[in-house]
Amino acid sequence: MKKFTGIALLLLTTGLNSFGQTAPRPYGVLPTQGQLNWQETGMYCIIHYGVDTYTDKEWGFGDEDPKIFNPSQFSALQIVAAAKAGGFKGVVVVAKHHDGFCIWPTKTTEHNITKSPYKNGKGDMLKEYREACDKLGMKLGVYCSPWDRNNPYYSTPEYVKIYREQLKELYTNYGPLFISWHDGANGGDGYYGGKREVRKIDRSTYYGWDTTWGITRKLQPNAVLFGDVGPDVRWVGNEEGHAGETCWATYTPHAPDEGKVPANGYVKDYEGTEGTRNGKYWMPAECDVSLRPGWFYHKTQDEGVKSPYTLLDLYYKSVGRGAALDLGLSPDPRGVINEIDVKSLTEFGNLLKQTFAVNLAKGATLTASNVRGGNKAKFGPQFLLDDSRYSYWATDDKVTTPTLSIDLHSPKTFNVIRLRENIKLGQRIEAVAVDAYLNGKWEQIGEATSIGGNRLIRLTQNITASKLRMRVTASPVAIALSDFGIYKEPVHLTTPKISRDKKGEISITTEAPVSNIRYTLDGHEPTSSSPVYSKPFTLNEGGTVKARSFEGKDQQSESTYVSFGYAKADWKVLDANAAGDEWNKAENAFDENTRSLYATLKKEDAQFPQQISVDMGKEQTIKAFGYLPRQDKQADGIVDSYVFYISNDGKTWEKVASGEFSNIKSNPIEQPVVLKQEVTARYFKFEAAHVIAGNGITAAELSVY
Ligand code: FUL
Repeated sequence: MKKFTGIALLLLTTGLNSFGQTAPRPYGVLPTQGQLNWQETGMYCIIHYGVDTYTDKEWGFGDEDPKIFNPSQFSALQIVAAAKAGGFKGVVVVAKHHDGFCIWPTKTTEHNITKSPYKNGKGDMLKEYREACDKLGMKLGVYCSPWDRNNPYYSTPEYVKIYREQLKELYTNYGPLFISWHDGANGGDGYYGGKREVRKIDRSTYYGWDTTWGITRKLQPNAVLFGDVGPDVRWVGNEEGHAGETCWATYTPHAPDEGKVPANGYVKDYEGTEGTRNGKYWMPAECDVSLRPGWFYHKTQDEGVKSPYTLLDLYYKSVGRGAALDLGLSPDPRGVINEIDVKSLTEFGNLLKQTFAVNLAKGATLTASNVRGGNKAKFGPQFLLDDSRYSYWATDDKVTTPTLSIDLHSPKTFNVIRLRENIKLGQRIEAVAVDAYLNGKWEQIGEATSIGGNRLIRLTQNITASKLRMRVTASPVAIALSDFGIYKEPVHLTTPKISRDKKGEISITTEAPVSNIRYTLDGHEPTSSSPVYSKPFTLNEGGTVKARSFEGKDQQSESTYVSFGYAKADWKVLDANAAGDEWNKAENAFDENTRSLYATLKKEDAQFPQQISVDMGKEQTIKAFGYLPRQDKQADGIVDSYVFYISNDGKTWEKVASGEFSNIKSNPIEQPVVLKQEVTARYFKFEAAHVIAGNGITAAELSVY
């Protein structure tokens, strides 16, 4: 009998396998239903609006008078609609920020909206957001800051009870919620009911996160929990909006101190950027970044609103790497999203729509090098082109690096490739490469690692081809790929940007891919017959680079140019007035980065002149020099009166120019100074005799021509 069962089982399993009936075994840890929903949501906005909007702060101290909270035209509908116009699927409302002011009528503290003039103390913004989301078909989530700088009980067990009560109110009255967002900023000074002191907590244990999360599970079972340590969605480790180039959905968080339990605000957060291959938990990343420089609205940052193409770039670096994009929106003091922000969001939304409207691979003939059990009906590559994230092409267990051939039947132009795995079976594929058949041969056009739920490869140039090939180059197990797509961003002919890096390499880039960029080095305007830019190049002796982007035969952008002095890769500081700190070191004056600053100590009794002298490494002919003042719109340390010296031994100096930079305050561009006559020298010294404000000098870049 025993023997019989064994044989029957053997027959059964081999039979099933040979007919290709069995799905591949799941690999590693797997997502929950809530995490699958979150993955499909992909992008949402986080709304910071509270007392800080009226005090112009990023972190309120906790002593703000609720009377200042008095919007003239608050509209949750306008705010949620702005997010929707950007293509976002939901909003996370900051119900309470670190200042402790609650924008719903909570029973847990007096420091709330009922004490404000808004709707004569009868307002409830969470309710308004709920209604707006329902009306517009958007999801709602909440952020209730664990740190509370107003609450007198903060740092005692009593406060943790209050915090949990606040969550309960939010979960009970405003659901269904798709996310509960828990931030990691914690502890420190605050108002704390008038004590105005520093309060310390043990970040590892104080909040008792396990218990708190239990409340979410019970009252909002479909919501995911976000935090530095998830447990459902992890922080990516930066507030710049990008995940790692390789980004795993699995993660094992570590505490900064060996042997301790990690918690929100107490984790090696930089590890969140890439996650952990074969990590302990399914805990994909969320990339939070604000549309403006700050999370709250500040009038002075109106010019800093990210452009639609910057947002698109962040989309590729977050959503395109399997993470989510959580974009910060900051209603202005009126209580609405500012027109400038709405414009950018709407244009970004349109860009996304236009790009992903059509999968240009639809209708292609797909041929797979292997199909699981030969069962095409069940595991064939045709599933790559349907709209399901979970129907999939699978291979036999022993086939881990298959190839897919894609015959598009006619030439298609595209610049984005999309791949998705059926993550219900785990994150399996480690690396792929994509080739195009160009000019009679296969050429690799793109590659990617850690495929997962969504992987976008954005090519730097448009590709036109009718045959493609996708090769899985690394996977520990059989693959289960659900999607293959190619897309084309709308034509966006912007003027190229020309820059030189620290090593002296010149790059020419555009915000969006174009057919080609052409350039000249002889001062002539680039035309359709000028050389095509293909990779960074060096220009040791300096010169003028002019460039223009081209699309097809007739479309071309404006041209642009940059004049470079001698390459600075070998330059060294000989002597300089001391920099204020390590961020402002003298080397920043020639690192080819216009945003880094050399700045001297801001001593009250600072004396002028102040100087920086540089060893260029070898003798150079000098016709001119240039001083680029700081580019961050600040005035401190901008030099308006200078002396320029040269030397051949670094000891004896000859003054070869002096004067003033007349209009530097209103127009802080590079100030070129042509010497009366050409000189030869290895060393130069730039001396500031006077600055327009402050006590030290600042310089973004110094150049020699
Ligand atoms: C951070 C907070 O400290 C910021 O103020 C902001 O709320 C951001 C989204 O999270 O941790």
